[in-house]
Amino acid sequence: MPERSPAGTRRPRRRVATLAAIPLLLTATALLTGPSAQAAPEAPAAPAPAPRCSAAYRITQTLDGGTVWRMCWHYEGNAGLVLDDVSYQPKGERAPIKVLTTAKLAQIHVPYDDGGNEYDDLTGQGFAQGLMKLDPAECPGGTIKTVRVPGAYDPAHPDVSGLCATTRARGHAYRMGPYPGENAKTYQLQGKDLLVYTVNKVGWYEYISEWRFSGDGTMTLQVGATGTVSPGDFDAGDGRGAPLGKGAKDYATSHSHNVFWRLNFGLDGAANKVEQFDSATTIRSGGRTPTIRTTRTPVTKELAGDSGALRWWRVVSTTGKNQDGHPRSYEIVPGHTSKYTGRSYTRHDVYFTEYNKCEQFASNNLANCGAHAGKSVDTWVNGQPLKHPIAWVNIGFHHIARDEDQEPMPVHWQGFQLVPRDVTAMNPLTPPALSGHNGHYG
Ligand SMILES: [Cu+2]
Repeated sequence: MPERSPAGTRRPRRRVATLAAIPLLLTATALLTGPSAQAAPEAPAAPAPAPRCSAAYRITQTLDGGTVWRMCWHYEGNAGLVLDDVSYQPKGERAPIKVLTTAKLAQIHVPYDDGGNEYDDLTGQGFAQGLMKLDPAECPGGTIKTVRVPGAYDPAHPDVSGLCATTRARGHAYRMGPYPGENAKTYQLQGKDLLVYTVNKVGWYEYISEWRFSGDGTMTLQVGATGTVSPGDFDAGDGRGAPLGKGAKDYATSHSHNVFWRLNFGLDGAANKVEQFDSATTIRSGGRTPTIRTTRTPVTKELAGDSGALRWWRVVSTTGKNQDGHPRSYEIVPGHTSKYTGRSYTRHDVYFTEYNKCEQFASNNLANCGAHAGKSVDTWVNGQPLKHPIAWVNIGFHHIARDEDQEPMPVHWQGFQLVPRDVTAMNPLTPPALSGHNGHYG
């Protein structure tokens, strides 16, 4: 077995016994150590309203076409990084458009295929305490912020230079050009994104939690897993692993990483509603092209939703409209997911629950929500009307290890996007020459 001793410079791979108790104490105090408890906000730069955090907890970035993203951050003892008051202000908008009140990871659930180990990395395995110090080279062109880690492993050194805010090339934001021989201009833009991330070590894994913000209002939320496959989870005996190393002797046990995000939308700073879209295909006789009809269904009560090839959801502002008179919304666009059906809370792709302060983690929720309340998101879907919807997004990755996972393991990503839908009347990056191309202009 290639197992290395977890002693010495490496932390023991799991510290269940010691850590399980610590975060319980932190759920309440984490809020108190957040930015609201810090120094008074600085004078804001017009026209943005005063942020509810001091400069050290503020991230502001101007991107392509003059788009500005603004947010506050704080760090909690279980969730790790939390982004607050996330707003988007494309050129031409007089004020920032608030998008998210709070956004954070809500669990990384890791069950092994052999039915042995099963971890809740956020609320059971010290994800937040595993915040890694970043080398400046890991945050090129950016700023590494100092994070005070509640319940730090080393109480004498709770401050970790572990939050990177930088920009990264996006590639084409758009392209539009003529056919060969036509005399017309080619419009193209190489975009860049605001990238905010932390690296959190849990056992043998390191999770890179990325939050990308693009000039056109798109957000990309993803978690990348790297580090190394757990040397303690090699099992040659039961056929539930993949052979690593020479021949067929050492089998790394297959397992899942089920990542949940919790999104407290605050589009336009007011109550939001949820809509589901389904498209149905009709096959027609005679080889004619099939037709598709799309229906929109208001989601008025709590929902455990299953994605489909032609199903999606959006969160809609009840007050704000763009300059075309269309209500502003953000669409949830899941990336690839390997849905883990083994637990009730991983059985659905998206959950919408009515806001309840004690409901913070998709599984192994630590707060006491009452005597008969469940500990996972599925149990909170019980028919309440949605007045203040919280969106929970579940993206799974079934990890069947491969030889290339040694070593270090290449980063494997899972995540989703939040895509603006009618937030602005046109592409906010439209070049001036095309500004009249709104609707049927030809
Ligand atoms: Cu894995």
